[in-house]
Amino acid sequence: MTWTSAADYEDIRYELSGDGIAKITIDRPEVRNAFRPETVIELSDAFERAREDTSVGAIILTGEGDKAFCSGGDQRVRGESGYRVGGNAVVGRFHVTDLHVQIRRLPKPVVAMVRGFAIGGGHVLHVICDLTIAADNARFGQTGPRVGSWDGGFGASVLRDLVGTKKAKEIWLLCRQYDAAEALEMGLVNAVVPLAEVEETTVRWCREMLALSPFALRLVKSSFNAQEDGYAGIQQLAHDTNLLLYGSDEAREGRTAFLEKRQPDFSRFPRRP
Ligand code: 2NE
Repeated sequence: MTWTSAADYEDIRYELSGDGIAKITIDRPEVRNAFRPETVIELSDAFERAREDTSVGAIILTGEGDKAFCSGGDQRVRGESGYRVGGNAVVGRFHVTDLHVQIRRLPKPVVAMVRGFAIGGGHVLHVICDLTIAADNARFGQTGPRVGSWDGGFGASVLRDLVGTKKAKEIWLLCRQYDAAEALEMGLVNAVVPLAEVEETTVRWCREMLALSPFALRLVKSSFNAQEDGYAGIQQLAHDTNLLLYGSDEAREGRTAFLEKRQPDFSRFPRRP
């Protein structure tokens, strides 16, 4: 598979397949692809780039190398009140909060391609992605309580949706690691394949989706969010369907009548049963 670099970043790579797939790679293998604030800021920029690029229909999120997808927040820049930009800001924060929402709101499928460890905040990242393809060397787990942290957001709620309440509590309360076969068994991932085949498989799954209706895929994703995210999810699904309404003659009549300063005439539009 040949990828073409399409933007310059320090902590990540942004590459295009040329046939509709964007690949975003966390490129910090020396720390098992842990993310610092700058990494998250770049990831956010790359996801926005992929969203705005109308030639992109599916996005792969992965980590550099075979050892890790991502090991979560970089503990070396974790300060007294959050993660510090440049490692030295007085007031820290959780940049990753907004990234989670962004990935879920992104109206294109995001596929986690996991080689090696998906641990801590890195595990939450794959949970948030729409699909996960795991290499057979993948290992999954939360470490929060071991390092004085936790994620009660999507890292708990969506995880519970995936594996059930008892299992989700086990994952968080015991901080164990699970291998790829166990992850498949509990519904945490979609497929497990040999390490050497993980990219080929992930690309194949993406291409299958690229052959489908992009707007239908968008609505599928926002329909799941509508149930899981309450008012915010319903708002997203509603605005997506409003985009469809805008494309209709019926909605155009309303807009055109306003601009022409006349009463709209909706009489030719059926009142559908
Ligand atoms: C990932 C894991 C299991 C890998 O183990 P192993 O044995 O393959 O590698 P090793 O030797 O532990 O790590 C290699 C190098 O990467 C650094 C290590 O310190 C080590 O550095 P050197 O000794 O070579 O200098 N490294 C690994 N993970 C790092 C990290 N997250 N931050 C900074 N440096 C890291 C093993 O390394 C591991 O368990 N890592 C820690 C996982 C972890 O606890 N992550 C943070 C969870 S909290 C979180 O992510 C979070 C949250 O809970 C809420 C909001 C936002 C974030």
